[in-house]
Amino acid sequence: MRREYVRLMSLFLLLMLTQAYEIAKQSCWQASAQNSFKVSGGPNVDVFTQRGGKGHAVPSPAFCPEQEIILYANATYNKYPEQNKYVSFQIFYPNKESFILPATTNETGIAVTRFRLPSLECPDEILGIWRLISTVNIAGVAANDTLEFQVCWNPADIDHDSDVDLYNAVSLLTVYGSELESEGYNCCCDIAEPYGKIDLYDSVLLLSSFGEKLG
Ligand SMILES: [Ca+2]
Ligand SMILES: [Ca+2]
Repeated sequence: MRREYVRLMSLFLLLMLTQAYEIAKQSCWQASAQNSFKVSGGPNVDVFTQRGGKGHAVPSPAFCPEQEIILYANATYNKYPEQNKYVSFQIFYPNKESFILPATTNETGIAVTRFRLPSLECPDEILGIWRLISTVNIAGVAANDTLEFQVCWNPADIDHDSDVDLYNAVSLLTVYGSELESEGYNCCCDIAEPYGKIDLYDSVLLLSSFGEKLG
């Protein structure tokens, strides 16, 4: 009886150790994957908003008319922050017209600027995909990063067909539980705080707008 107990305990411990090893291996892999982005050498800039978009050409979750957008550009050279660098944020409306916002990097290499989206008076001008290119000259080289974000009348209208219906609910449910950098994460479904994960708050926001239509 005692021998059986010891055998069971040994098996249990072995399973625990195997699992711990797998978790540690996974964390190391994730850390090295994250670092592989951070350690890219030479001149580098990453533009993102207060809602997301970290990484090169990574989109940000959507915004609505009249909301304020805070733009960040992280400028580095061989991983080290580039201070006092002029950064240009060129922002393109869905109709391709553009304007430029300038900013300068601080001691941590980050430049910040902000602007407020117009109201919904002219929907054709502001609803759709906005694009942005951030450029900074580091060591004589123009480094840049791009970012896209949707401007929607209602963030729950995930497919942008002017109503919040079952298709939007299904889209959200298929990626429910996903997080930034995990497989299946879709920033268009990340419609509520906390941004970077698709959870109950996103579902509640969608359900609270269910059935609404534009106009
Ligand atoms: Ca980015
Ligand atoms: Ca969210």
